[in-house]
Amino acid sequence: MKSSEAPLNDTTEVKPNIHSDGIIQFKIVYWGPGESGKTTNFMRLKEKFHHTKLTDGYSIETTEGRTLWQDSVFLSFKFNINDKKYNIITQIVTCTGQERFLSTREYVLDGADGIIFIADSHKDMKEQNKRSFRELLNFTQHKKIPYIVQLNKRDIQEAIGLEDFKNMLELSKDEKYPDGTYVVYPAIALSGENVVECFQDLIVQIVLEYFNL
Ligand SMILES: Nc1nc2c(ncn2[C@@H]2O[C@H](COP(=O)(O)OP(=O)(O)OP(=O)(O)O)[C@@H](O)[C@H]2O)c(=O)[nH]1
Ligand SMILES: [Mg+2]
Repeated sequence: MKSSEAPLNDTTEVKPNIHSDGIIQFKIVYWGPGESGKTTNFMRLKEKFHHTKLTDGYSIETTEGRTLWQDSVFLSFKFNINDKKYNIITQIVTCTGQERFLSTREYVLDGADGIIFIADSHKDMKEQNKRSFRELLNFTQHKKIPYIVQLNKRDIQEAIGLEDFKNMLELSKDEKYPDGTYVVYPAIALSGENVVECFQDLIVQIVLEYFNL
């Protein structure tokens, strides 16, 4: 996980809602270029956390299966921190990756507490990966929002090498950040590989940030 380096101030800080009864609300956004696998991550998560779903969720897509507006679902998790019980309600949304819908992406990102960037391993997706990552950094540069980078579609032939990918996005050459999270999470969303790990590591980062732990 790495978050924007910009200092916090009153106008830009994004904090999840906490109610007096220990309910905290988070919003997690899946971001990335068109057809990189955001909706596929979303579907795998919905399957995995079927028992914690608060809503059935919805997907608004074109007839070709491209996300037109967003996918959205609410999940609920219970956890203890400092001997106090909390109930985390997490809204998971995916942005559309289609270039022409930039303004809707900005809207979907609004109020995000954490972001998972889904990059595409196809070598011919280099420019799209770069552009989408730059867009994400632009939107988040004045906010301290944790994010995780997932390199999806590791099953395809001729996939970009991990080192090349890190260089391309100017990410750390290390395997992990000092906090133990991976600089890049290789994944195969189609089979669910590393989908839940990305999600859980981001939740932990959001909680640590929120409680200043
Ligand atoms: N080979 C392979 N294909 C994948 C993987 N993940 C997703 N796909 C395929 O990539 C295509 C696009 O996946 P989506 O999940 O719809 O992508 P998206 O990022 O939501 O796309 P938009 O909403 O249009 O931006 C589909 O055909 C998926 O089956 C993967 O891990 N490996
Ligand atoms: Mg989609």
